[in-house]
Amino acid sequence: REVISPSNGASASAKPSTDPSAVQADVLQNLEYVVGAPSSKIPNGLDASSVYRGVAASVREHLIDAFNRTQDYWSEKDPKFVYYLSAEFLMGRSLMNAVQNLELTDTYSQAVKQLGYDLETLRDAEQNAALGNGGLGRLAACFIDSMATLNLPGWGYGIRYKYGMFKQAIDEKGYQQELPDIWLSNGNPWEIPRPDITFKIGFYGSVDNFKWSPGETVLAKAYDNPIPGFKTPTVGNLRLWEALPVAEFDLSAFNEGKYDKAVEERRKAEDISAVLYPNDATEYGKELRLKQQFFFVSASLQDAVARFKAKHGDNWQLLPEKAVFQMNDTHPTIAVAELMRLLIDEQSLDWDTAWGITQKTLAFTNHTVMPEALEKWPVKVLGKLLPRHMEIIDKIDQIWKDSLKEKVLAQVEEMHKKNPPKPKAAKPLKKEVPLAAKAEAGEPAEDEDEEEEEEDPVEAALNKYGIITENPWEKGVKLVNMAYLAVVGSKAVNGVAAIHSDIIKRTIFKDFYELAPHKFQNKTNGVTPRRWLAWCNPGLAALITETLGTDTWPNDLNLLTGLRKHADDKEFQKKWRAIKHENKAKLAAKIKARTGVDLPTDPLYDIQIKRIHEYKRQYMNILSIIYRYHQLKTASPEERKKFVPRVTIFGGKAASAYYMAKKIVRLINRVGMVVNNDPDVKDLLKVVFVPDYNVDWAEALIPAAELCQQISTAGTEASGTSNMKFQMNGCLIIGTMDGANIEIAEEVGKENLFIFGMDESEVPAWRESKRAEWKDYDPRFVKAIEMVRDGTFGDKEYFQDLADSVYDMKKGNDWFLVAPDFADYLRAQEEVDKVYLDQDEWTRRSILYTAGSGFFSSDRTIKQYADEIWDVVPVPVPSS
Ligand code: GL7
Repeated sequence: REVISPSNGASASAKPSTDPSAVQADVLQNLEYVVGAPSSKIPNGLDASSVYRGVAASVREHLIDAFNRTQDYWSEKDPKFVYYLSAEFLMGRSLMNAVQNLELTDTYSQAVKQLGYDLETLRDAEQNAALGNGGLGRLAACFIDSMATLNLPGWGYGIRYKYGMFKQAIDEKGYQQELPDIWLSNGNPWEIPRPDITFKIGFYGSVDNFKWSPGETVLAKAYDNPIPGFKTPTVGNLRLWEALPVAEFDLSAFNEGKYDKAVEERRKAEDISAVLYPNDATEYGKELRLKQQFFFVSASLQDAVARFKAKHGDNWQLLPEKAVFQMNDTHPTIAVAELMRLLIDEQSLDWDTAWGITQKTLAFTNHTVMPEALEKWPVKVLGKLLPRHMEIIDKIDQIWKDSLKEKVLAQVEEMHKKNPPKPKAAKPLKKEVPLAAKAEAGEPAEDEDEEEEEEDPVEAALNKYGIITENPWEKGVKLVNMAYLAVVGSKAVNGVAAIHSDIIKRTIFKDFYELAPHKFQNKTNGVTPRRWLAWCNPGLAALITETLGTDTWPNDLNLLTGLRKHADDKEFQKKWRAIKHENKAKLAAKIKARTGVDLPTDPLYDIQIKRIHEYKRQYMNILSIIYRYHQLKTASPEERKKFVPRVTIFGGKAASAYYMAKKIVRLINRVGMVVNNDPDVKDLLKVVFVPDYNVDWAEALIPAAELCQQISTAGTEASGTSNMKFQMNGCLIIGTMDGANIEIAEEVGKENLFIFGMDESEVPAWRESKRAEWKDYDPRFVKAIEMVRDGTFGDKEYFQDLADSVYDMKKGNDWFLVAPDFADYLRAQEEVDKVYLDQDEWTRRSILYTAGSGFFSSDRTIKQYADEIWDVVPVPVPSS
């Protein structure tokens, strides 16, 4: 791999000092001049939030210094850049990550200590940047961390939402409440507003002879967020866009007393970047969402194209050698049409040239096979909002289908040879995986007139490849399949774990895979070992450094294999356990402070944290706990002594409109209320739901976890990334052969995980045939369901349909196999208890997990993207 090496020509100004007393003076100065604190109150009369802002302003100087050096250097060297387009970046807090990555933790700790504060208290004063829903958004955050660490020229591009992921509160009855996340209320010291970097973004209007006259225009204003690498002077960039009106204010309307009208344009524009859609793996299909998507994609492409043009003029053939745009899921895939529009309409390229360039410049990652998350926009909606883009998509679709005609014709002839045609053509493909909710609403209407229609077999065969297709649920309504648009418009398409990349080739993209197998790749996800091991688990990090005799492992995570030889060492095991215990105690204190629940620290800490979803099966977990509770209640005092005490912790948000998920949240909370207050149970079982699960909670929960639940129905979780974070922190997994669990099992040894349940290959058969006659309920499952129904946890009526959804095949269809997997799940749970009694064996496995986690560093993932898709090479910035 070529590495572009530093030249001597880089100029530099003086760096901010890293001497603790100079840093202290700098913090004081920032408290006075940035925060505006009166000198009479500095340093001891201030609240933590103010001090935090002063410290952040000081750290920001270091960031900006290195940021400017990096960006200047890259601009001068003009290497190929990767632009990571993502509607979500779930960054979490920045202070500790910044000082750690800049290796200034001791310096700042000392400096603030001398001022009478401690860094940990200040850390908690920071608001969370929750501009993402879950795994997909956090993955984007890990990726830009790795890009900076690996010195890869690249930026993230996204939306600066005014309100991030909603805050979740649990009321006294156990219901989820959603509150707005006003994360910018104290300002955001980590961003650099760029009032000079704006682009106009058009919507609506009309097209006349290929010329688009938008009916509405807003401005996109840039905010840069420096992203520090670790052990490198490179600081990358996350550029987020805010939507603003073109005209600030309608003064004449104001003067006429029309105050609402005076600010109407502002409000309409600001709505675009106002809220993150709080849906995880489901799609609401709202016009505003498409508006958001186009808004950030257009701004980002215009920005990158303008930079290219400033350097290379009209040499557009060079664009694919200078830029690659990675589309993170379907959300940014309107980029295919927008890049075409920019090249054709704004830069006067002909269609073929523009198409050739587009196909070499874009790449696409798929993150889910949930059909409801694969965005499909009604032609009517897209055509109204983006009429020129609709025209372009139409033409792409036409040309694409034309290019396939010969092939399809041959296929049809071949088929006819084998199977002489029946009088009627095949019906259009049915939706493969009906959503539980949609299935309840009935299968798509079989059109009775259909029998009458003569369908051209070639047309029908071509239709399956169509970017524009008919909605199977609504006759006559045409949809743009954004994933197909992305596949056709990209040079590479990847899934996010081996099994998932394989599944997409067999299912949702089967036909496309057969046509262009070379496009399809796998890039197994990873997570940054800095935030998710080194910074969140300092105790374990110190032990690892001491044991390996080097502190370079966070940037070279395969070094962790060196822990393997200590796995059986009893002394080492003891140290390992002591750290886990300390983390459990810290977590228990945090939970006590937030929820009032007292937790013992000796039991097994069993944790499931992720968005609440039927496919992730938090429901199955709580049913198993209900059964455990039943066992405890009916056990004799002697039998009770044999129980392995457990603390089970849940965390996660339910999408606001997801009916069943909200019921699951309530059930978990109700079970907790009953179990935690039952004097028979004492410390043998605790059930806690941590409210408002987010990145910070994860940073406290993961280091303390001993067992994590990765129990999705096989074939549904594309990868999972918390599984990797838990693994790094020595937490054992109970899970299915799904997503990245499979690769974790390969690294750690399958026998060291608690694997249960059906395989992906067995699931379809169960759904299609066995489900209908399924009677084989395990009596323990029946008991648990009964307890949900009979009011043991209150709210009898409320929980009936939740019980039905997995039990009564007429009312629910148990699409995610809670009933058939339950018995094997309990078997695996028993195995967990058994192994936990043997603490040496448990610890041995725990060590092996961490030792085998090197593969799951996002550095590895990003290196693969860079080598195998992006063709981007490291450009290390000279340290001045
Ligand atoms: C997700 C997948 O569900 C998850 O399994 C995967 O780890 C993540 C990152 O690739 O992407 N897809 C998706 O739509 N969301 C995810 O978290 C919201």
